[in-house]
Amino acid sequence: MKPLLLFPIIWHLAIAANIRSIFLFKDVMKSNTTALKTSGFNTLIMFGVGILSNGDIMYYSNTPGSQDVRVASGGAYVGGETLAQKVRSLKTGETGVTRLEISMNAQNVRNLMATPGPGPETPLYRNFQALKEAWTLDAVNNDDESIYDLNSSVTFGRMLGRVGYKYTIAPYTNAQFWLNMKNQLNQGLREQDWLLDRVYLQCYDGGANNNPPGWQTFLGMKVVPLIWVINDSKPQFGATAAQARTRFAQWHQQNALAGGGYWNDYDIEKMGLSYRDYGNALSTVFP
Ligand SMILES: *[C@@H]1O[C@H](CO)[C@@H](O)[C@H](O)[C@H]1NC(C)=O
Ligand SMILES: *[C@@H]1O[C@H](CO)[C@@H](O)[C@H](O)[C@H]1NC(C)=O
Ligand SMILES: CC(=O)N[C@H]1CO[C@H](CO)[C@@H](O)[C@@H]1O
Repeated sequence: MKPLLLFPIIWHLAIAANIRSIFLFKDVMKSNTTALKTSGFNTLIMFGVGILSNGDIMYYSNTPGSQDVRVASGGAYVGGETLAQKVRSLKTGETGVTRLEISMNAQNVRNLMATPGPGPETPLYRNFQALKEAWTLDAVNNDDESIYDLNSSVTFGRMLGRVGYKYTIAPYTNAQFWLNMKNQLNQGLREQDWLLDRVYLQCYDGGANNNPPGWQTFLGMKVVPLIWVINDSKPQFGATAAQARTRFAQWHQQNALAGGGYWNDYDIEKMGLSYRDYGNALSTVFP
């Protein structure tokens, strides 16, 4: 009988793997993707995706000299093969990355969920389907910091689930909203099947006072605290790799976390910091 038990145990360990993440603020065509793939991160979250009122999907540039790119329209991927190859390369070849997400705000979600709705024939549904395939995406991250419309967010999350995405959130405040969302999206699902399966908690800037163990208790699920790397925009929220490691370790000791992560790669490169050092801080605390 014993061998029969092995499979569920291994599987449980696999789903419980520690998360070592970083948000990609810099245009992936310009960032050092080799370093991003080989510094210990297993999750990359591409920042700056949004949807237009007609359901088209944009990849917004946050990098000097780069332009916004329309990546899906009319149910097709239209972002160009060079970009698609670059994004796909994040999970192929020599890489530690096993999960790729896109991060977006909630602009136009409410209107599009009302009309034409979340059906599989809608432009928005088909655009997300096309983008998922072109970029080999695993999840969509909701970084809503202003709209907080529960009903349309849940409808949208379920739509993405039917496309085949997992859904994640990146709160800095409004914990009750996110709890409601988690409860609705995961209702009736076993933990290993949760649709809303990750919480990246901002612990800098507006979220500087967030306590990850407290959020875990409140939400009833593990979280991944995010720390901002050294930055010349708001230096008071910047942390060296050593400082980040200390903070991750302290929280983790209070109440075991799902992992850790950083905001963001652009600043690592701009400030001449070391991907390796920040990656090692995560690998040490979350092996
Ligand atoms: C990118 O990162 C790799 C690995 O860390 C490094 O060897 C290389 O010099 C970097 N490239 C640039 C252009 O900085
Ligand atoms: C919730 O959203 C769905 C889809 O957009 C809509 O049909 C329904 O009327 C909404 N319910 C409320 C209470 O707003
Ligand atoms: C992610 C982010 O906001 N980075 C900022 C860090 O500081 C520089 C300089 O002020 C800005 O250009 C970046 O946008």
